[in-house]
Amino acid sequence: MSPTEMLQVMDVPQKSKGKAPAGLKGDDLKKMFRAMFFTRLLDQRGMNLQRQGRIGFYVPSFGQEASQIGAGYAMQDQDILWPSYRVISIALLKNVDLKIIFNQAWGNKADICKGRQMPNHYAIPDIGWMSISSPIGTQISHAAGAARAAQIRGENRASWAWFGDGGTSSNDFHAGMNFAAVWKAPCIFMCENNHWAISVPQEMQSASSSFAAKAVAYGMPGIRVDGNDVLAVYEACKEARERAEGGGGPTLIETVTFRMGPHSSSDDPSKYQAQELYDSWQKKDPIDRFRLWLKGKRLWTQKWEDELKEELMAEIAAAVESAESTPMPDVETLFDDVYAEVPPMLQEQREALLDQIRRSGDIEDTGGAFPL
Ligand SMILES: Cc1ncc(C[n+]2csc(CCOP(=O)(O)OP(=O)(O)O)c2C)c(N)n1
Repeated sequence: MSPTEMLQVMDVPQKSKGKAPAGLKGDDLKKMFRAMFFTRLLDQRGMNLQRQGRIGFYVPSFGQEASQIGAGYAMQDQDILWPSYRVISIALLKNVDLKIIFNQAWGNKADICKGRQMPNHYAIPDIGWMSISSPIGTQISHAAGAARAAQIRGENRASWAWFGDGGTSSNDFHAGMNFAAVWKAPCIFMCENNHWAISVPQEMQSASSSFAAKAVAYGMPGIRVDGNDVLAVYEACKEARERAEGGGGPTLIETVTFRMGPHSSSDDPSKYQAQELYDSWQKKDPIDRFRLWLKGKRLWTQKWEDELKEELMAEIAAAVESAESTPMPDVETLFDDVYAEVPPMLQEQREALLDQIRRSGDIEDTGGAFPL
């Protein structure tokens, strides 16, 4: 296939034809649906929490669930993830404890990042998920380097980098793609083309015939896939994973999808996006499409989805409650982790700060958090 054609498995839209890729059983397909559905519920709750003023910021991935879960299902446990801020779905697929996610959103005492990261910039070491960096594209060159390191060590580990259409305009896209291709490093570059980089439309981002076409110049395969077709994404990613393992080097995969919501809780797409465009993509909602496909294969019933919803909502509610009731980090931890031993100058500042808080009497009220 040329990198301007588009790979599809499910018929578009709203039909239940098409065969599941080899190796996927009924249980696998249901697990994929579960993770996509879970992501949608989590995103709705995350946005509501932000609107209620309970968390400061949230990044949803409405409409991109298939593009992410298709890839997640092709990953192996030992692989290394270099996510963007928009792929929490993969953590859900990998059964990550939701408390990790919400502790980070609140930046509380139990947060792995000790409340120092921007919300939605998770680190999940248990599943090889590297801390998300905000500058667009930096994870692309990190992924290429980690892939090369795994190759030198002779490990069967692939590196997966996630970024958007806008990310292809970053310096790191060039550096990472070029480096990985020269070394034939086991790296999979996932470009989620959701058509927008905040308010910048895809056509203002690149004059290429497709984003996958950019792979040709670097000397690696470029695959363009229907990003709202979870089975097609899985098929493309499985092939790329096999290529990485077999020494065939990196692959660039462009998933053609649409951001069916704001860039983040700070964005209002109605300021720059036509309603008709949104409406046209809503007809291709990846969850609706997959639900219909599963129904056609007798793998989905309304009862199953209702029960699933109840179970997942309860899980979300419990994690929210736990994170919200966990105290903020102790203020003195602010001085930790930069130096192996806190230098005298910082020790002095720490003492001065604690002294001031003690004198203001607020330290008891805030559970140790700095009174804002
Ligand atoms: C180097 C850099 N420039 C600008 C920004 C501000 N910024 C944050 S997200 C974003 C858009 C990214 O779009 P894209 O890569 O398409 O990913 P998407 O958000 O659509 O998933 C921009 C410009 C940034 N974080 N880093």
